[in-house]
Amino acid sequence: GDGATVPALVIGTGYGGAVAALRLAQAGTNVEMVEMGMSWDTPGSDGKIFPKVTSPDQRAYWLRTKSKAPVSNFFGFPIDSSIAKYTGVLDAEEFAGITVYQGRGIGGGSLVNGGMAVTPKQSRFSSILPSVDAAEMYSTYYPRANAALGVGNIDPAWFETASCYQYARVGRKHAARSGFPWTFVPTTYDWDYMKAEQANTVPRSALDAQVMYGNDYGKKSLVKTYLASALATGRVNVSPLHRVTSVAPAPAGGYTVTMEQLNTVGTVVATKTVTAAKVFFAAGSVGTSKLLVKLKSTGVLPGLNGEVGKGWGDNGNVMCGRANHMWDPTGKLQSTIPCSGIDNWDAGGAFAEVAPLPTGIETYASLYLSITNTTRRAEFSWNPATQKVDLSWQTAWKQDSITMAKTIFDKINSKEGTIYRTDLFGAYKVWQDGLTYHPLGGAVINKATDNYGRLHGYQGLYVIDGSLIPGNTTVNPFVTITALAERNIEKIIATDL
Ligand code: FAE
Repeated sequence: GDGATVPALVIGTGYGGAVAALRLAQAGTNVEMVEMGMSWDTPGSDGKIFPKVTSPDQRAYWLRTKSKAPVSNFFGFPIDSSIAKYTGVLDAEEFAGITVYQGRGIGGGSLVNGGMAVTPKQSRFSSILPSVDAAEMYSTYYPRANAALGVGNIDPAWFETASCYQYARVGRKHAARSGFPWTFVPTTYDWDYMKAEQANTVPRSALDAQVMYGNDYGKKSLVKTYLASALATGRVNVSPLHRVTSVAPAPAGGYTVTMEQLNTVGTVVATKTVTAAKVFFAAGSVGTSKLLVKLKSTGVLPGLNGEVGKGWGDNGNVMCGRANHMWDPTGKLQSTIPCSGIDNWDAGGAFAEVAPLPTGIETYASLYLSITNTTRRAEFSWNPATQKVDLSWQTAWKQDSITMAKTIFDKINSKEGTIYRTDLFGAYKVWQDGLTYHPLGGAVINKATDNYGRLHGYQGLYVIDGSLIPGNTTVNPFVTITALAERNIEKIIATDL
């Protein structure tokens, strides 16, 4: 509560925050977690906690009055609709050159993500985190993270028969005919539940168009894994609808953390302070970077070094759709959880997930989210005129990613005699080049922090989320964020407590 003193405070309840809270609590430390979003535990009048991607309502978006869907158009027509302003689960945060999608609520990105739980190839790890011992990551911390996240593989025999993965089988066929390596990817979805959804013996979630505005049943979000274990220790308290605005050195040692309590339309209803001996920044790449850049630039934490705010990347995200022939339907029932990808990283710099388009009707479309090896990096900076943090990303930089994604899809189109869809992201627009789901960097490890996430300049301040990773993970990022957090918190507990 207001005015309290706590040994450890964690800002944010996504992957990094959940790992920190669990491991600190297991080591005997009481942990206060502060989360700006809601606790998603109560069904609405429709009996569901979350809306479908096909019918967003107020629960879908963080404080917007109109939806902002990544697939914004259908047959060229805009599909976004008016919604009531509410502290919804998905934030489409707009910077000058890019919209950054992020989860809001207890569980962070695990509430809204596609559950693709991919460990990068070890041969590529040194390009991701050059200062981190790869052997240790692959022998200890990736396995630890995968086990605690409940990562599992699809039953390959069932995959061949399930109508909800026809789109993925079409994706595999096209990849194979063009000579590209195709691979299953593990996920955090409960695969037995998925089978039961297909058999229609349980309430559907992945098979009922639930994903980026939340999933009611089968996905093992952090609420069911790390956060459940953390709460079970009895040493962790979580405060939802509290947004941290400042972390300042306290006169008697430790840090004064200031937070605003919000109501569900985003109005500040109270301001509180807590004193914490140790503060863990786990507000996500954007949230942590914005806080640190503001605190450094406004003289609250002037001793942070010049690396703060730098090294930000979009994981090379770019989306496209292909129009299949009428004899190649992708299916009207599509699981929202992708289970496969096309790996052309070494040859062309792109790893493409075969994504669903869960409209409920046959679209003859194949949708792909590519992760690409772009070297573009942006910087966060404080804007005194607007009193906000800007990001220097430019939309034109996505051309590098498009070029890499085209190494896959130009070839498939020419082999199949097909074309790109031009109606999904605006009229006559082939590429969705205006967004990322995978913000990374802004407080890069071994630069803004030491090699374990301790912020330079201030003892007791740590970064433990995606902002440590310099812009790219070669695959979907949350397993790497989790594994790095496991590595760093183990060291911090052993040496700093
Ligand atoms: P994150 O999970 O974003 O948690 C940060 C938390 O801090 C959030 O709950 C915020 O609300 C909270 N917060 C922020 N600022 C404040 C503040 N000032 N005060 C209090 N709380 C604050 O961070 N990744 C994959 O690996 N596989 C996928 O299939 C996948 N699909 C995705 C689909 C979508 C639609 C989206 C948006 C993301 C997807 N991701 C996926 C990305 C993944 O969810 C993301 O990398 C991680 O969630 C980032 O983890 P962090 O711990 O860095």
